Amino acid sequence: QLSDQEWKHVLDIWTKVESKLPEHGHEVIIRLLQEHPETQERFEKFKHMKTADEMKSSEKMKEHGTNVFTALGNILKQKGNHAEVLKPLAKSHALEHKIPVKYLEFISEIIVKVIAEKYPADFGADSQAAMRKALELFRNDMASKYKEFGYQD
Ligand code: HE6
Repeated sequence: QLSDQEWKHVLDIWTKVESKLPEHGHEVIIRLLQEHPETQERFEKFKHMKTADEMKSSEKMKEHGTNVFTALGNILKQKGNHAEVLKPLAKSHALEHKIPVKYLEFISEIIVKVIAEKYPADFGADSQAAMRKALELFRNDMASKYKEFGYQD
C-alpha cells in the first residue's frame, strides 16, 4: 500500500495528465504497440495497422487511449480501495482480451516514461517512485483477480 504522501504525488501528477488526457492516452497506446508488437495482435480493431503514422492519425486509437486513461484515472483516484472498479476490467482483460500481467507491466513502464517526458518539472524521483508503486499495486490486484477468474497467463 501507499502512504498518503505517495497518493498525493500520484494524484497531483494525474491532474496534469488530465489536462491532455486523450493525447497522452493515445501516445501511450501507440508506444505500447510499437515497442511490444505482440500486444498489437490482441487488438482486433488495430492489428491491421502497419505504421506509427497510421496509428497517430487514427481517431479510433485516440478514443481507445482516452478510454484506457479514463479507466486508469478512476482506479488511481480510489487510492488502493479499487476492488469494485477493478473487477470488470480484470474480467474483460482476463477472459475476453486475454492480456497477460506482463503486458500490464509493459504499459506501466510506458506510462511512467511518457509522463516523465511531458512533465519533467512536476514528475521528480519521488513522484515517479509513487506512480510506479501505484501501478504495481494495480497489477498485483489485477493478477489476483485473474486467478479468481481462472485465467493463468
Ligand atoms: Fe485494455 N482496456 N487496458 N489493455 N484492452 C481498457 C483499460 C485491450 C489496460 C491495459 C480496454 C490491453 C488490451 C485498460 C481493451 C479494452 C491493456 C478499457 C477501459 C477498455 C475498453 O473499455 O475498451 C489498462 C492498464 C487499462 C486501464 C493491453 C494489451 C493492455 C496492456 C481491448 C485488446 C484490448 C479491446 O477492447 O479489445
